Amino acid sequence: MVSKLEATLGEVAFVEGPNGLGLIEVKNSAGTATIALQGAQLLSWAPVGEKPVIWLSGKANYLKGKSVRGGIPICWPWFGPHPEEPSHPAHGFARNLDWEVAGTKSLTDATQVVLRLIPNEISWPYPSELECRIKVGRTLEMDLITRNAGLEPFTMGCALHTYFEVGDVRTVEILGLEEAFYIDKVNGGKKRQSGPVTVNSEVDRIYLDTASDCLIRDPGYNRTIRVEKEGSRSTVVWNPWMEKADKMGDLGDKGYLNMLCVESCNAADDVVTVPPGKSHRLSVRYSILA
Ligand code: TA6
Repeated sequence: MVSKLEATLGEVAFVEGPNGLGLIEVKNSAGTATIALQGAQLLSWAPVGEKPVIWLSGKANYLKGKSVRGGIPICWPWFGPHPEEPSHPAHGFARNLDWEVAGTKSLTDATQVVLRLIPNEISWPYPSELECRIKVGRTLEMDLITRNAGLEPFTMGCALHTYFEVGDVRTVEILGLEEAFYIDKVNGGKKRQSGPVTVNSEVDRIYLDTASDCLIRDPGYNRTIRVEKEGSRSTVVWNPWMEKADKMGDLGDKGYLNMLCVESCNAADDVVTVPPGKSHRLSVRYSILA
């Protein structure tokens, strides 16, 4: 009888990645994943027998203090540029810091990895505790739990900035955001979505006040990815398209055709106020529809 620890150890390996980045390799009978200690950033996930569901750039830089292009960067405690201080890192600092592994656990049909961060940044004067729970199996589940450990309320933005791998983004449809209002960061203004979201140029939209699940219909890979979310009132859809991708330099040639960000967030008008001593949980579950 394999002990729980051995079972977990059999499923979890701690390895050194490029430039000495600490990585957690997860492998079980249902799927595989790689998680970077830096930013608690999931870099890859593939259910057994499936193409990768999470996209990771082949030209990614693995640099200390900077999130890797692709995977699921955690944006916290703000989304996008800092509201007042442009010198603060975009999408907050949580994705740039090393998290600690709080534990790993072998579950019936998955492996759970829990990481924690107690931030101590001058840009965020609020005592907080962050926990990220990741369950790797035939589905991928992530919980981002923010606890207000201080004596006053704080207001935060957060996101699981998920890069999905698709066969050809030009043929993909995103269902679930029909009729939602969105901030159009490419063309400006606030608009209302009509029909499925499609991508044939740069798209950078914050869909507001939507708790809807989304379906990413990908004829290129002949599959549909389901995105279920809780504790999130915004969904961001982003593809940099050709010119911006070239300028970014870490998406690879034509990488933009095989990636699409559908991000479960609380951003813009949907930021969240956490009272002292209370917690907020942002949860997502990714699955491939049969
Ligand atoms: O979520 C979309 C977005 O806010 C885009 O505007 C773009 O900046 C993207 O995030 C990537 O940001 P990053 O800082 O990871 O390069």
